[in-house]
Amino acid sequence: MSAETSQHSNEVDVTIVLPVYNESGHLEDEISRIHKTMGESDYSYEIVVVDDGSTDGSGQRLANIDGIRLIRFATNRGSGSARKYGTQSASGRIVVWTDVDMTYPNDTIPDLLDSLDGYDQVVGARKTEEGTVRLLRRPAKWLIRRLASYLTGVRIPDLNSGFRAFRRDVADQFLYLLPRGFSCVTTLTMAFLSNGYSVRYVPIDYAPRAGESKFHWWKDTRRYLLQVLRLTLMWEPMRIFGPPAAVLGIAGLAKLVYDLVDKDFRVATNTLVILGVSFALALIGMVADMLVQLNKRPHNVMPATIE
Ligand SMILES: Nc1nc2c(ncn2[C@@H]2O[C@H](COP(=O)(O)OP(=O)(O)O)[C@@H](O)[C@H]2O)c(=O)[nH]1
Ligand SMILES: [Mg+2]
Repeated sequence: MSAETSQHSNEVDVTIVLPVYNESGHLEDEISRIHKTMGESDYSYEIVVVDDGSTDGSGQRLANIDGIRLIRFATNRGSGSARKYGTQSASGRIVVWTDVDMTYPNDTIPDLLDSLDGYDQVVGARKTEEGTVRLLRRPAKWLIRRLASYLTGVRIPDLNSGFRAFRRDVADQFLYLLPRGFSCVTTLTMAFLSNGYSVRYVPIDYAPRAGESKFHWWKDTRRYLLQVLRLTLMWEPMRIFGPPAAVLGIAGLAKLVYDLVDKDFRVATNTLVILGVSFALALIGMVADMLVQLNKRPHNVMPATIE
């Protein structure tokens, strides 16, 4: 038999990627409940845990846990980076992302996997908003979610859920896009949707967190918004430049007609400014669109089919 050197040899059905940063209080509980539910299911699986520089002893504790594959980095980069490298090293045909903080219903991963059938990705949409600074988080998240829905043209009930399963071969095409921080989950959803892959949402419960959240409401929300805008610029720039160009164009033309009819052909400076800005925005949008077309990467993996 020839030596199989690919990192994807010995495929299992599912790789569960667990990013860990200072979760020592409940690590064992979370991992054992995943082993229990997966062991009782028909899926073959592996658990990949990625710890980058935990300072609370999580790394040492992980080293003593059997039945996981552990990847440890000496320095901290973020949960996105951890998920990316975990996924890159996965041997499963399907990859599951979840948190290690007792919030997501990890005992229902087999159900999540069942509902992936016929789709490229399935995301657990939380029915309630938990977490810190809820009053501020809620409107901010709503706004960003609406923006992302508009930009991808698909209704997105939960844009930053950390509980999801997806096809590894599809995701492999987009791993290079994943940012280091929290917005990696948003990025994966938008990458699938913007490139013609299907994402299904199933409602899930969300429990109170064990230990402390690493999400910084201001710093991470800002990055999150920026990432949604960035991805749109990368794939659908006209959705950003088009509407203001159209609105200003219509307003400028109306004003021009008014000037011509009512002001004896004396066209006001502001009319010209409005029309000029509209024209410039349209041009920038078109150039951006051309750059997108010229730089298209091949996405050859066929979307999921119904069996
Ligand atoms: N490896 C690694 N994991 C992280 C890092 N930051 C967060 N995580 C893990 O990513 C998951 C999600 O983080 P969490 O604090 O729960 O964010 P929240 O769900 O948005 O409140 C948890 O399992 C964390 O332990 C990090 O910098 N490195
Ligand atoms: Mg969490």
